[in-house]
Amino acid sequence: MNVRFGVIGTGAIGREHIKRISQTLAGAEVVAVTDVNQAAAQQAIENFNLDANVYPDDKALIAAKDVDAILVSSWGPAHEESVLAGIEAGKYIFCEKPLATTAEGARRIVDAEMKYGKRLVQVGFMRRYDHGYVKLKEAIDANEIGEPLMIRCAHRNPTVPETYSTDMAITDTLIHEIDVLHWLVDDDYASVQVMYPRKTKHALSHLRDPQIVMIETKGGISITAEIFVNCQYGYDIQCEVIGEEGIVKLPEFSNIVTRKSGKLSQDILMDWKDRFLDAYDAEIQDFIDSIRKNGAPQGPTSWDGYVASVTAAACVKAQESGVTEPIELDERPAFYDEGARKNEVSA
Ligand code: NAI
Ligand code: ISE
Repeated sequence: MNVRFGVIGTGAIGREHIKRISQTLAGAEVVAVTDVNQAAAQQAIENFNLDANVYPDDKALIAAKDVDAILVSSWGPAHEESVLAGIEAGKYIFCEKPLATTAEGARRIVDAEMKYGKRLVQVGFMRRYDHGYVKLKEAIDANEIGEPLMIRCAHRNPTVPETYSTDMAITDTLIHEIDVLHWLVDDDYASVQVMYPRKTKHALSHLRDPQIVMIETKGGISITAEIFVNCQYGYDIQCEVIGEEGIVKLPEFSNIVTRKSGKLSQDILMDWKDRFLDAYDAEIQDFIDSIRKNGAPQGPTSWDGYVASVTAAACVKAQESGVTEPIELDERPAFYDEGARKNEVSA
């Protein structure tokens, strides 16, 4: 039977996900939508020709009997309330990042899910499904470059809206690196320091841009991550892992190479929506398939969302203090062990 989705938040990524569930992916349909802007919810139904109902708010949508799974794509500060209500109702939940905007909020979700007694939540950390990152992980796990010593990465957006603030470089943007890097090297974060290079003239007065975030893992790996959200030239994601025996690096996003007028050139993407298209498809298809097969999602967990929120909070503290700040996590509950995840059975 199809997994029947209710979508909370029909903004930019909510519409992208509605489109992929209803037009591209297998085994699911969208039967319900809601948005604080009700006209936007209605518009989504019309644009994608959905046989779906519009609900006045998240609570009404979650209570709907024909909704098996909720997809939370509202603004970050609204996520925690919807996810907690979803868990209480025993619905499956795909939540866009961040799981919650505070470490305490993410921990409340972890505790609620454990109390419910079964995995329900998957967080939208789609990079774990990106072909390039998957290949990096396979190479590292196969010991092809020996022990990883350093990671260098960059997260560049061409521009950001006026509402984008200095802390959002961490909570909205770096959060993807925060998630994918500890997964890549299977290590925990220990401390973080943030530096501000010379500011670009393209950033508004309230925004520090670019920023350099330096994270140390418990195993001693040094991570240097550049965030530059007014880089002008394109959407550019770079990641290089330097090991004892060699180096692995993310491939350039595949695009045709043009030879013309004495130049060799290749287009660069301008929008995050295009860069991770396949990964967005894969993460939600995996959510659907694992629910249908095992009765529980198997992708990034609430615990991963908690790790990201704690780390982001330490990074923001380091932005403000200018000194090295510790990253202190609670001990991971056995509920979130790999083995426990794989042994989920149908409800
Ligand atoms: P957006 O502003 O385009 O859309 C958010 C929508 O949620 C709006 O239509 C708003 O009216 C609605 N909304 C806000 N609070 C609500 C509530 N309590 N109940 C129902 N609807 C509510 O924002 P965008 O870019 O779509 O981002 C949404 C979420 O997705 C954010 O958490 C963002 O961080 C995440 N995101 C993830 C990306 C990824 O690469 N995984 C990329 C872009 C966004
Ligand atoms: C946006 O919310 C995303 O999640 C994109 O992946 C990221 O590149 C961008 O910086 C964020 O604003």
